[in-house]
Amino acid sequence: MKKAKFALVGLGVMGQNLALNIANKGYPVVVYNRTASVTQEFIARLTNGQSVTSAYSYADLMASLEKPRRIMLMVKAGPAVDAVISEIKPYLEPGDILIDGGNSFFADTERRTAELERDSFLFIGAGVSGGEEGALHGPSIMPGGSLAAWKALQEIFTAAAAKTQDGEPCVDYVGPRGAGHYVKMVHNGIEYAIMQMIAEVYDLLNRGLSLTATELADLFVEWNQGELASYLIEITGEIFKKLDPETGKPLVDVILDEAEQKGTGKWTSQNAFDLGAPTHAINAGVASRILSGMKSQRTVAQKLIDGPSPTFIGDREVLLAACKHALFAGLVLAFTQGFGLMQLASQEYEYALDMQVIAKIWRAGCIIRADLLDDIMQAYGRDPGLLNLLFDEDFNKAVAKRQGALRYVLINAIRMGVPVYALSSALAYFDAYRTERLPANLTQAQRDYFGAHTYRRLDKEGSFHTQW
Ligand code: NBP
Repeated sequence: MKKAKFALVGLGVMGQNLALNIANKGYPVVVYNRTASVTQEFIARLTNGQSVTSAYSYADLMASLEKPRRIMLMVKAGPAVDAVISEIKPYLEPGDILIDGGNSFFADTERRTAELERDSFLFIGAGVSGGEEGALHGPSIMPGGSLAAWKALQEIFTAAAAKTQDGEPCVDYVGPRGAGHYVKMVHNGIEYAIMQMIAEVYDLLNRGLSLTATELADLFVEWNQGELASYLIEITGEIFKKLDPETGKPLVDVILDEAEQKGTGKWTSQNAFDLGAPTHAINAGVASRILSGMKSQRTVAQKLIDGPSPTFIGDREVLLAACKHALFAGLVLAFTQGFGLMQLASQEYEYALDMQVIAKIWRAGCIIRADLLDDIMQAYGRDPGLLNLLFDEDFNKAVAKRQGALRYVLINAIRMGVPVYALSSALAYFDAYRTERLPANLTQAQRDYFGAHTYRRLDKEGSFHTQW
């Protein structure tokens, strides 16, 4: 029997759709899932001509694969990945390639790389973004790890990946060891920030201007035609259009306001603290989800704690226009912080990340895809060592032009008591970053006062302590 070119282990939504995607591109795939009934049901749903076969043991899976074997795991991130690797390992031969396509923590990928490479197996930690639709029709893929393994996977991954309008595949080698999963983690961190910013603008327009879901849908559809064009703006417009079949109300209005999370945003913030990277908007996205989860406390607090009315008093059209510009500035600042973090990580972990390549492979397929990424790609093309996106002349001008709108939106939101943590922290980052003298001199004085931590001076070298 003809051998399969690729194996997929783990038939959750992502695994099933990736298997179909790769098979549809002409590469025979063999699939395996821990629970056999899931495999049987998947195979039963296939149409004629889809070259997907099934295996019900790792021995069968290995025997049905062309060598060197290419085996992609799409199982739940965490201990499941280690469990599957240890079950497959006895069947591997030197040169075989294991790919972890789940949302694994990059430090786990570092450890697994070392463990597998000790036995001459090749390992790829690949970030995959695009949800189930993306997995089927073309995700953005961020592979990191063995360069030799990437060469052996490049053709298949290139065929399966999303393509930009100019036909470029949204996959490229990102860097060694855990680099692929690191980049995916930051992708998700930026996603948290952007989603929170969109939610804040929705809150302001919904509670402040009493815009209905239908009006919001029209607004987001319009915004998606211009500079804000992006997947998250597009789906937000679609979401506002959707009616609940049970009540006939806009579905968004009947959804419980507690945002859940799987941890990738939190990892981004935790790692940013470790590396000393200012990721204000990402942190705000994580913290805002946490606070949203305190629904029962918020319900009590609303009755006990007073604040201003969220009704907007002013020119509605001015606020609407300002929201669009504020959101764009917020998006730029979220990307600025994410790329800044990756620059630090690139040095710290010796990933040699190429920011232009990362912007390139995020342009289609992934959740944070946006027209803006074309400009980011070009900015890093003009200057690969760009210290901060805001040092690029075009981005400097783009935010400078819109900072007035961002300030106007925030002043009004604060006056109305509408929480705008992500947008305001993006602006706080911007204002702090462009300020040569921050009040950290006072912080240093306080540290020295209570803890004799010493301080440095502007006018001479050395460390100083004062008897305050
Ligand atoms: P899940 O994350 O829900 O994982 C389900 C799969 O993991 C099933 O095939 C399950 O097998 C298998 N599995 C588990 Br759970 N424990 C196992 C174990 N100990 N040994 C073997 N298999 C085990 O599926 P998913 O949503 O398709 O996501 C897969 C990966 O892709 C995850 O890491 C996820 O974070 C990532 N990801 C998901 C999305 C998305 O939109 N869903 C997007 C991007 C990345 P069973 O059938 O026997 O229980």
